[in-house]
Amino acid sequence: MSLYSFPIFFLLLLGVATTSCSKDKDITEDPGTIGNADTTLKTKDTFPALKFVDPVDMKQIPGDSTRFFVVEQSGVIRVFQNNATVSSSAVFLDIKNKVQDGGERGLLGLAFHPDFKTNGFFYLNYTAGNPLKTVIARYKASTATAERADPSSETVLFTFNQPYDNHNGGSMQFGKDGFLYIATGDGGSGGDPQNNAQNRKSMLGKILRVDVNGTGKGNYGIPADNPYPVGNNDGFLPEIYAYGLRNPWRISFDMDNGRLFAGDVGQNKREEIDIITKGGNYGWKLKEGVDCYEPSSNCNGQGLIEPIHDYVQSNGDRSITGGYVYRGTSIKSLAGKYIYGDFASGRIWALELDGDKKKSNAMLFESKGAISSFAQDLSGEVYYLNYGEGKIMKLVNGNLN
Ligand SMILES: [Ca+2]
Ligand SMILES: [Ca+2]
Repeated sequence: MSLYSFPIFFLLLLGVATTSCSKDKDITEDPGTIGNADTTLKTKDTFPALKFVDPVDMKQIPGDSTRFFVVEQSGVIRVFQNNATVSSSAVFLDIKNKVQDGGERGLLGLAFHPDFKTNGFFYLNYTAGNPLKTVIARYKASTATAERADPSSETVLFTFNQPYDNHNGGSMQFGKDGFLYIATGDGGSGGDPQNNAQNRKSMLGKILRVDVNGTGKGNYGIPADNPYPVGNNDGFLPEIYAYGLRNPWRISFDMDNGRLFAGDVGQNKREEIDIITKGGNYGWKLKEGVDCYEPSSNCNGQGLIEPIHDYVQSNGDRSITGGYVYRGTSIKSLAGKYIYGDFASGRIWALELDGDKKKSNAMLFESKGAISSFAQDLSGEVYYLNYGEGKIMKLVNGNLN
């Protein structure tokens, strides 16, 4: 499959059309050990009878493993029973009339409230038009087992304008602290022309953290220990948790230790994985991965947090899709490793850490299609979404499945 047969969604994300390569150096970095020692490791079509249209996220309700919810980019959430023989999915929510989709726009992220089973709240991240903006909104299901949620239950937490179509981030996850973490892109175009990622008065190019149970900002609150308190003298936005990101399309928490991972899509040279810490500056657009970006040499890296791992755009790798730390039980060789992939190449890797340092990075698979997202069930098993084929795939132990 050539790059140009991919949907336009990620062609824009790649950013190749809008910038020129500012410097070149000989890059010989090993993109990962080719070939995985675990010959029992396989991928499996988890729900053979189901097919989705442009799936971009999949979640479960906290404490309820009986169902899955798949986000379709156009503005639909579909629900189905967690059973390999399930024959159909149902529309849980349809907000296509609110969503402006196409390219990197659309309904991009879903997060269930930790107490969904009692309050029915879930949160969406989508783009809307006139003017183009990101909307962070709460919806409410009438019961914990409702088959359908009411589109008119929307309560908007906040919005922020999008200066360009691309780089809208989209991922949302609740932390163990009960706060909602929201990944935003730098606003778009190429090379962050407005320098949004380094601007702490902008919501763009950030990881935001808000208290969905609070009311200090209307329909949400600011956690007391966010880096920039409400009313700070610098005028920095109190929603900001970390900054200096380009397009952290997918973020996740390690369900075991609560560490926050982000896969940050690069400009035209490097794709990176970051471990996000409070108040951290992840470098964009001073740096793209470990390289200087602007200025193209002798950039001041003081105070910037380096990626835990980055890889060059070569061999067809062009757009990282952040994944999850494997905490399942069926694949011993993946225990505690961060599973991630590349949308353009369809490669999947396992990154092993030793404390805060990279220990190893092994390629698990090649040519697994357009990987738009990973997902994790409540027991820690890891899935990926094949965007083009609309399939939910699972990493499995071939001896057990
Ligand atoms: Ca944008
Ligand atoms: Ca960075």
